[in-house]
Amino acid sequence: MTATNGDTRTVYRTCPLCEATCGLELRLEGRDIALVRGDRDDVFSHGFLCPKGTALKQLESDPDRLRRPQVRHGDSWREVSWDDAFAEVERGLMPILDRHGRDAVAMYIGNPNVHNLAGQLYNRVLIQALGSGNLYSASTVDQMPKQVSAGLMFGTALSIPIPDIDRTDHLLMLGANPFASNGSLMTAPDYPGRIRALRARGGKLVVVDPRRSKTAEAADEHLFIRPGTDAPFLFAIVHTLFANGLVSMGDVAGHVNGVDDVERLARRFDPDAVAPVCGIDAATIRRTAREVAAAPRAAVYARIGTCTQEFGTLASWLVDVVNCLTGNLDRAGGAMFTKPATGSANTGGTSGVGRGVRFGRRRSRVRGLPEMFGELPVVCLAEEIDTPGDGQVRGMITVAGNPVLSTPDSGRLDRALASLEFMVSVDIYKNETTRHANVILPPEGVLARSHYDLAFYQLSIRNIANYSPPVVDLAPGEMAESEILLRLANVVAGAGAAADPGALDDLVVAGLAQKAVQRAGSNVEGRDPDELLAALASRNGPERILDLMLRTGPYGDGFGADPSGLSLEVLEAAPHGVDLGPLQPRIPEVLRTPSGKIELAPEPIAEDVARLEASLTRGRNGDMLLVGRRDLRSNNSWMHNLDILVKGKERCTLHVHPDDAARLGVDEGGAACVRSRRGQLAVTVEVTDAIMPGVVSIPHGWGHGMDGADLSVAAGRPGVNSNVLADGDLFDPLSGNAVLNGIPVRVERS
Ligand SMILES: Nc1nc2c(c(=O)[nH]1)N[C@H]1C(S)=C(S)[C@@H](COP(=O)(O)OP(=O)(O)OC[C@H]3O[C@@H](n4cnc5c(=O)[nH]c(N)nc54)[C@H](O)[C@@H]3O)O[C@H]1N2
Ligand SMILES: Nc1nc2c(c(=O)[nH]1)N[C@H]1C(S)=C(S)[C@@H](COP(=O)(O)OP(=O)(O)OC[C@H]3O[C@@H](n4cnc5c(=O)[nH]c(N)nc54)[C@H](O)[C@@H]3O)O[C@H]1N2
Ligand code: SF4
Ligand SMILES: [Mo]
Repeated sequence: MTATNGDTRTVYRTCPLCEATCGLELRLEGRDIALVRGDRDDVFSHGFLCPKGTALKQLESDPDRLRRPQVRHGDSWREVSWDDAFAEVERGLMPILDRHGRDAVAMYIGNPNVHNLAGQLYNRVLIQALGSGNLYSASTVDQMPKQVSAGLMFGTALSIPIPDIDRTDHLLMLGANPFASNGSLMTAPDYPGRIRALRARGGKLVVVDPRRSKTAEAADEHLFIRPGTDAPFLFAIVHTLFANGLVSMGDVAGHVNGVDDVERLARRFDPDAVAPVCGIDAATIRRTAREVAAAPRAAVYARIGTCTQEFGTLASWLVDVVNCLTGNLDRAGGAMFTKPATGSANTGGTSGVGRGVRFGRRRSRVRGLPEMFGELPVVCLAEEIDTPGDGQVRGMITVAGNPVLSTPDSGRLDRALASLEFMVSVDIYKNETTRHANVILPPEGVLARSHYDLAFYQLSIRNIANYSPPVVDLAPGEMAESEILLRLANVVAGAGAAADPGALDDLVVAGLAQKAVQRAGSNVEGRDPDELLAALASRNGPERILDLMLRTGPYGDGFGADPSGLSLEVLEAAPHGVDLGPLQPRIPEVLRTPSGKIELAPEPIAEDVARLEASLTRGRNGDMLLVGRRDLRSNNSWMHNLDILVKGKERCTLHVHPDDAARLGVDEGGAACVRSRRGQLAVTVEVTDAIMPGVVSIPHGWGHGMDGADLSVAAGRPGVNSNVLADGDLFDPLSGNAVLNGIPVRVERS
């Protein structure tokens, strides 16, 4: 579609800013967004919208957003042509790769890649071309523990049970605040509406959180929990289920291994032993267990507060153990598996059995932490750069990431990035991280790209497919992110800065077509891949691959095999999306474990329980425990440059309970000094009884105003970087995930 200047038209797009995947109705004037509204006809969001969605207008027109490649020499930046930019990347990276080998260039992939078709489809091409063992992403400051537990239990890392929130009678939610975050690993627009509906039909919401969050305020019951103790709390629930004869697994009973092992492991976690540790009394723990067991349909759901902690994998695992033992796994109103239109690791290949997941196949150079599904824990990144020796990282590629604000021990990482020989960033801002780059390659604006939530429709509460085409052409001098990534892949593969990205794209799609016809049980099994490629010939780039995935996916037309099936053409004709219905039971077909069973007590997890047991008797010193929080108008670190989102009352504050404030001598509106083993900062105090005594909270993603960044609005309200306090030595050993919640700190008046 081409926009001519001056014309006004209405277009529909999925919001790319968070996991909720809301439908937007945009009024465009020429290339500009005049108005953003919720799309009332969207099959999933029905008009729901949050303030960030509206801010797409300001994001598109932000004068600080980069629109041309930038090259840095010393402290000065210059705008260059795309050809010159890629030539500079080649001059910078190739000598490092030639002299020191592939591992000498690291890559970090940030969160927006998961919201972006180009990132989803072409990062892997770049990763493969680079061939470095030093691959990092935001996954190890986020959901890696859930991927490990789901992978071990069900056989693939994204086989994550999703609470069937629209049909459940009882939702037990831990460490999540969807009223602010709009949900995660549980794609659904409009949590407030869905929670209202749950309560209106007589259901109950229980929120377990060291803060009385907005979600907790809307709940029937809120339990304060000591940070980092969700695993013992959930174990005590499991203990109660066994002790009171409440285990009843329903239809999945014949598909479960390891129930006896779980019973044995839970013995030490009597509610009486756990209560003083987690701060929830034993009677409440037992009642909570009985309520989950007694509800006609219940689901346990946990998110980032339970992942970014010392026992992240154990907590993530126990969530699904409780779902399974109470008969709520894989049944309507319980926790179910999505079946995505583009297919996934648990829709292809032999049904009901697989090779399971593998990780820990190699270790990081300096600290020896295990590889997780191809990447290393990001807590290792700084040391891999600043520790000399064979295999030291000397060059870096970042794609849509801001690890200087988002990962632990960020003071050290900031210094490490400054010491690199060469760094290239694919990013839309010159921010705290990309200011260290030698070259920044900024992708096109969101209107000029297509959108399809490949990742989140795998984790959605209904089966949904919704495609947004580009609604304006690339502006002169703009380059699509897909092309940037392909060109970078050509450079690091040694093909040269001038090599044709289109030729590489052809290779990529040919490889995927080949795989599709070889996949057992696929709807194109045994066909000639050239026949598929010919049928796709009118498209290229992300759309061509997406069409292939849709047509060979579980609802696909199989290139003629089922003419009523899905294809990109079908989605193009449905601008408000296609609803493929509520989740359906999928066990045993969804399983990809070697045994073909749900592994309720996988060995690596069972072995980690001793560490948790030991923590029950650990003494406590006088430290406060630091947790994070999210605000509806933030998006991790990168939307603070939009005045419409940051104006108003200061949000980057330290929440302190009134009793603690009195004891520590800190006052509302005054400054406090917060010190951890790793760093310290001064932050404005907000006294509130919405936080548990003994716990303090600072949101992450702030700490702007650094020299060399170009964020004029953010610099005016910088806030502090809570991750200078996070300790890179604290991580969940099973997943390598960083501990970002429950960090011991000292607080005093500053
Ligand atoms: N203490 C603490 N730390 C945390 C968390 C926490 O709860 N507490 N949460 C963690 C979590 S869950 C996450 S996901 C991480 C996020 O960590 P990161 O992904 O490292 O950080 P973001 O703030 O999401 O930065 C995104 C970057 O992408 C750029 N960008 C935005 N859109 C695009 C685009 O379309 N293309 C490109 N190429 N670039 C784009 C932005 O300018 C920004 O530089 O933070 C983690 N850090
Ligand atoms: N507005 C907004 N939306 C976002 C983001 C954003 O930055 N802003 N980020 C997006 C991203 S990348 C993600 S991953 C998701 C995350 O989505 P959510 O998981 O919903 O994240 P939060 O809103 O941070 O909620 C986490 C809650 O865990 C609590 N908590 C902390 N420690 C513990 C603990 O030890 N135990 C328990 N039980 N609770 C604890 C915190 O107090 C907090 O209320 O949000 C996404 N959506
Ligand atoms: S909730 Fe998420 S997807 Fe919906 S409008 Fe807000 S940022 Fe966009
Ligand atoms: Mo995240």
